[in-house]
Amino acid sequence: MLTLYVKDGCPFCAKVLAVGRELGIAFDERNIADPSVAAELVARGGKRQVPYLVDAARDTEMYESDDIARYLREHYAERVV
Ligand SMILES: N[C@@H](CCC(=O)N[C@@H](CS)C(=O)NCC(=O)O)C(=O)O
Repeated sequence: MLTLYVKDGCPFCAKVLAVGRELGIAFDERNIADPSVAAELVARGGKRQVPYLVDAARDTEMYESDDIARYLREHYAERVV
C-alpha cells in the first residue's frame, strides 16, 4: 500500500499524482486539509510539507516530489520483458 499525503492546489502533489496515474498506482491519498491528517504527517515525517510518500512494503518514507517520482519510477514502473 502506497500512502501519499497531499493538499488541494499543490502543484508538487499534482506532479506525483500524474506519475502515479502513468504507472497505474492507486495511492491511499491523505489530505492535510484535515488537521488530524496534518498532525499525523508531522508526527511521521517531522514537518508539514506535501507531497509525502509512505511505502509500507519497503519501509520507506520521503518528502520531495522529484525524489518521490524517481522512487516510483524505479520501483513501480511496469517492466516489459
Ligand atoms: N520541494 C518540495 C516542495 C513542496 C511544497 O512546497 N509543498 C507545499 C505545498 S505546494 C507545502 O507543503 N506547504 C506547506 C503547507 O501547505 O502547509 C517538493 O518538490 O515536494
